[in-house]
Amino acid sequence: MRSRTECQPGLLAVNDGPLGKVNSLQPSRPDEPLAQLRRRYEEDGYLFLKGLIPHDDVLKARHEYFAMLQPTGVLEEGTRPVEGIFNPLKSPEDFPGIGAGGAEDFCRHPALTSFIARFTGWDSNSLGLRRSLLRNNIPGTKPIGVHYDQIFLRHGEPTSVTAWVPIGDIKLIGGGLIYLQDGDSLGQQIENDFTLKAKAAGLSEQEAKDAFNNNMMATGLLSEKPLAFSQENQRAWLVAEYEAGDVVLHQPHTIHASTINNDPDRVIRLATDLRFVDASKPYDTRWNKFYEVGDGV
Ligand SMILES: O=C(O)CCC(=O)C(=O)O
Ligand SMILES: [Fe+2]
Repeated sequence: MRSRTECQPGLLAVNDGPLGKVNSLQPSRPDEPLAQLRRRYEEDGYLFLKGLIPHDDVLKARHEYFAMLQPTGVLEEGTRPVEGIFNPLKSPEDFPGIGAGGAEDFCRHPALTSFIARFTGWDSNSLGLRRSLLRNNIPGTKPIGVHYDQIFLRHGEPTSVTAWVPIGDIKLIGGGLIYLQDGDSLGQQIENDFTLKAKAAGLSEQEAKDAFNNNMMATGLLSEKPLAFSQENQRAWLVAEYEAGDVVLHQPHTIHASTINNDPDRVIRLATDLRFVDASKPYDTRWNKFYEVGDGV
């Protein structure tokens, strides 16, 4: 079902090894002036909002998800579903890493949707796309590699906002998302360089877009090796410990990846990533369907 990686409990690591020098993701408070928050989002490519969603509502969603999965035996005997402790007697390969549904109400939580509507200024045109994924990263499974989201939302303008929502606390070594320092400008540069080259080779705008996809790794990733990628580009990864209720917003070209879940308590990392668009403008409508396995998007 999914590939395994080396699990080294206690270590902050990515697919190609332990992370050396890292910097911290800078937190913001949702009640800071909007102009300030917007400036930060523009400059940094991300906005790390502490405590945007009420803690208890997040834990309720976590409980419901794991209570639903409990009959599969994924949870350690005698632990509570909300804890999400992986059963040491099971093999991670036996469980799919992503799933859809089960948390639809949670994904439309008014604390999140109303903040996005105000933050973007899209107000009633702010639309949360239906395609949402729940990603449960069992300790020692392979996390997603280096990418930016516009690669997957290519049929629309690069104006969407991604909200990455941890569903539960995630320790620093527990498999959270990491962001490349100044990764938004690098992502734009990678995209522009490629488009220029494609046009110079005589491709139309549309052909250039398609060629870009073909040129990516088959997975749509920039790299499977976050450590090597940061060294090559001389930019540090920004890391954080996440608490239930935190949300990170990021730009379409912001470069990010996930770390290996090395939680020594075998806590399963659960998170969802949601996309918001201005429905009054063209957007990638493929994403407004509910996710189906193998739907090709
Ligand atoms: O949750 C993950 O591991 C990946 C999330 C992601 O890539 C995103 O939110 O855009
Ligand atoms: Fe992403």
